[in-house]
Amino acid sequence: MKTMMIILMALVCGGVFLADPGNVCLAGEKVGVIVVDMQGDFTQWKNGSLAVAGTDQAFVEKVENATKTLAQKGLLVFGTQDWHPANHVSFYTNHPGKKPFQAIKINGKTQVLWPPHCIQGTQNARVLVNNNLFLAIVKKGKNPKYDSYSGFQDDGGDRTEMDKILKRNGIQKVIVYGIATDYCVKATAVDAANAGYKVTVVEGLCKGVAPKTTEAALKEMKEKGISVVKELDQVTI
Ligand code: VGL
Ligand code: ZN
Repeated sequence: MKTMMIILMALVCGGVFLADPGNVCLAGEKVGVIVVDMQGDFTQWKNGSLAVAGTDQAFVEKVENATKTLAQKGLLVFGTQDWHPANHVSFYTNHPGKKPFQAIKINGKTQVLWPPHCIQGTQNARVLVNNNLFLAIVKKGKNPKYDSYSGFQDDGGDRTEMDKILKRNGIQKVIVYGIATDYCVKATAVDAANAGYKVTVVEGLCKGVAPKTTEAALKEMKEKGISVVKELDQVTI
């Protein structure tokens, strides 16, 4: 029976199921993982400047262990990394008289103003999950003029390498989790769905900036056809 299953998998996956550990493919789809913005500045563990509630060391370890498990199963793991210049438009300090977490309009678009965070090359811009687990970590938010919650593109419409890299690796379905549910996880998951990937978000491996926006984000993702599951063991790949 087991041999039969393996032969069947090999057939639906084009014969690569056993040969290449980078091709975990069930029901004919190749699955990748996108770990979003697991960086010091978003965590309480590292006293981050934009620390999200619930991001203690135990949470980061939970995310790291889940990522290790998925990598060991042969899934390809990708990451995103918020990577801002010091003069970034999203920092309240670059808008005299404005306060952190205040929303303003810039060119007709709502911009939430954040404490300076994830400044290129600073300690707390590091990705906390073991960097060796990633096939690639895509940096975003490098343009001082535009924010970039999504790992796929910034608010100015400039695309990152994410879609190209996923396509290069034949990925058709992605498992997405990280920080923050209501901003970068949501934007990355929605853009992945819009780009044609099947998307699963693991809620228990995410933390949100605020309860209201987090609930709204989970609802919006579900409405857009994204599968939201509580924990990794509920993911069917
Ligand atoms: C994020 C706010 C500002 C995030 C990034 O990773 O969700 N949030 N920059
Ligand atoms: Zn940012």
